[in-house]
Amino acid sequence: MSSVGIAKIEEIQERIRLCDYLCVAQLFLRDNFFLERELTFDDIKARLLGHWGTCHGINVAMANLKAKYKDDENYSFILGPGHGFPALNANLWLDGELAKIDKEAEVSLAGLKYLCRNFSWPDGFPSHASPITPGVITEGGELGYALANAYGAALGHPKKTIAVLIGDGELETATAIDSLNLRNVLAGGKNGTILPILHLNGYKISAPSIYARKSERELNEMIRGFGFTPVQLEGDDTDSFQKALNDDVESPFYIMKTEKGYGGPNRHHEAHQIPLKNPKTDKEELKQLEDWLKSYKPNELLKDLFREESYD
Ligand SMILES: Cc1ncc(C[n+]2csc(CCOP(=O)(O)OP(=O)(O)O)c2C)c(N)n1
Repeated sequence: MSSVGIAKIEEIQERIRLCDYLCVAQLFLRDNFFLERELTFDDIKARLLGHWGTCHGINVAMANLKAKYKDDENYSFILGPGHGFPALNANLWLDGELAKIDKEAEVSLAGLKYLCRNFSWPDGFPSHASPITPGVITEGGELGYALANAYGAALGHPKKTIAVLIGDGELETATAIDSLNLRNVLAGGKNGTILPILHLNGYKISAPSIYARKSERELNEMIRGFGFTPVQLEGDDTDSFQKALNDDVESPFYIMKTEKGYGGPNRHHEAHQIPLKNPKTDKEELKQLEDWLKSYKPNELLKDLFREESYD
């Protein structure tokens, strides 16, 4: 029996599936967003620009955390690898945050088309988190600051809980690894609670990350050395993910394992950016893309979400 109830587990998994679908649609599609007809070369964007590999893990983390903290106004989430922007954009759209800055990005079928068509598009949404993204205060493309920013945001706010997703490549930066020492200076008392989550998808761009090369024991010992309690999260086991989030652990440091590119046609080192290079000209790749999109059963998800609307 699940600790949070089967209905809630299903809700979390549906949200992940929908956000994964929205990531692929944003990256590839300029039309036919609901797959009402066979995909054609014309439906594919002329220039494919963005990152897929990390998106599933971001969606997993955001959906699980949202389920636990949705009623907590003192909860915030910080995303380290901002190149996983299709996932951030999908979540912001679904929560109605994008509509607050751009009415056309409303939570409706029309808004969904707008989201996907305008991702990584001239005068549309960017391909990476940028200052027009709600909640983003700076732009740089430089990995490493997420954990330090989380401690900064919690400074002097004891009620705050700040979850921060750190890429395993990101944790190789001097800034990120040294930010673990902030626990000694800023934990407890007058400051908020930090929930660091290492996104162990195994790869930094296309080579295995240093942390993926360590054994579980070696990684746990490193984390313990910084004063945290390591907690393993299997990204695709929602039930145990929720249980782990609900366990009372002193100074947790979550290690979330996912497979880079999970759900797509290529995994691991081939999945970091665009996993299908030529779906606009290659029939086989177009078919692979169509199968990939259909694997999320978008019509089922969208019918649940927008019962009264028609696809026209
Ligand atoms: C300081 C810095 N060094 C290098 C890069 C180039 N870079 C962009 S993405 C990336 C890999 C990031 O790996 P990870 O944090 O594990 O992200 P994910 O695998 O989840 O995409 C690198 C090295 C950068 N953006 N910033």
